[in-house]
Amino acid sequence: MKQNKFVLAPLMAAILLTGCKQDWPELNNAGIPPVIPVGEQVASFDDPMLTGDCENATLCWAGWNVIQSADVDNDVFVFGAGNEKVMTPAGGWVGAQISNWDDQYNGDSFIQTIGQTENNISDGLTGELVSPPILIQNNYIQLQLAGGKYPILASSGMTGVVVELLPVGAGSDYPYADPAEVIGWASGDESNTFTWKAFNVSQYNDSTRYLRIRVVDASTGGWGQTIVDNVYRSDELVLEYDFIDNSMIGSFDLDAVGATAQGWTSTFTSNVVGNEEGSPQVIGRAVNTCISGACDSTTGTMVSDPFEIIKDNINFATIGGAAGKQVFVKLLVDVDDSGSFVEQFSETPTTCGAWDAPYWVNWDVSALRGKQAKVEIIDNEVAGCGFIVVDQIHQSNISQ
Ligand SMILES: [Ca+2]
Ligand SMILES: [Ca+2]
Ligand SMILES: [Ca+2]
Repeated sequence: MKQNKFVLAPLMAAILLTGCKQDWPELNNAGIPPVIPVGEQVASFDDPMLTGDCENATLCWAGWNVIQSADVDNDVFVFGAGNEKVMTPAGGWVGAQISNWDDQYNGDSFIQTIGQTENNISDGLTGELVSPPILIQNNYIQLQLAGGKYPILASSGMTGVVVELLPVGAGSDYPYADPAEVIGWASGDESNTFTWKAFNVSQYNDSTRYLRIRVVDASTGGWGQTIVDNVYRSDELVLEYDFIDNSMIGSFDLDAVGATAQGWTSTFTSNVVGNEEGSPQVIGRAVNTCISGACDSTTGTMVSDPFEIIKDNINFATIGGAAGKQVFVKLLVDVDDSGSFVEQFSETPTTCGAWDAPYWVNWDVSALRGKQAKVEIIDNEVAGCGFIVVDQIHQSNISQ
């Protein structure tokens, strides 16, 4: 979803407050909203290989560490590549060649995951780069992103960026012990044009919580590449951006393995939260009623605390079940504000296989905005395919 925002008043106010010292490049026309965010640049990826808190990393940039890679020696994350195509020793030409590169904003470098070593010039490299903890003291995290279009949960492997909320009380030391809660994700659009991605973190903006950013390339196919520059935290949005605005109902990522989750009540007696039976490709921890030795016979219900519907969609990932099986995810809504919650949506997954990739379900709840609601996860099935996996239940103005 493209959105435009014109921010003349804050722009002028900022100019008045800061005199000649502006937080963004000088514009030819002061009436034009900024093309980079007003705020603090968290990462430029310029001046490659800066020293920082780079622990146990062959490659890092000021504390951004390659923490997982098939082969770090292959320079999965290329720092300091500028915007030039680079001739490799093998004779090929590789490089991102961003179409809307601007030296004024992008400096001399960015990061990319396009193969650029002697014997490996391809999208085949995979890896993951994680930022140091970033204190949330603004409403938005904004960054420039290009590359492959692979949504999170893609069975072929994701490329893109994931924003994770660290547990309450987590300080600024690196590394953090997992888990963290995935609260936002974005990918490119099979394009070498940078797009601004704006992650709304305002609901966590109390200057005590931290987040981290993962730059992920888990795809070896065409457009299996991620390209990132200019990470900002700010309170003003850029001129044009994609808005990632998730309000989590149940990620289960920060919950201990057990029968229930924080903010939910449960009648399950088995450890359905964080149960990894079948290793479904969920995000962090999930609800999974396929208990080892009792994959179908486990039954129970989990109900979320009431929440207000504040966005147009409720999305979640699920697998399990089969047609006619008594496993459900339901949305119950207090439609007439009477305190009585009535079913509005119900989904029974039909994949059965516990090893399948989850798929996204989208409920359009725009007509129910402002109402109180609960999500219910039900397993009343003891016969074959009688289990359900549910994850990343969230409100968003974007359908998955
Ligand atoms: Ca840069
Ligand atoms: Ca999860
Ligand atoms: Ca069951």
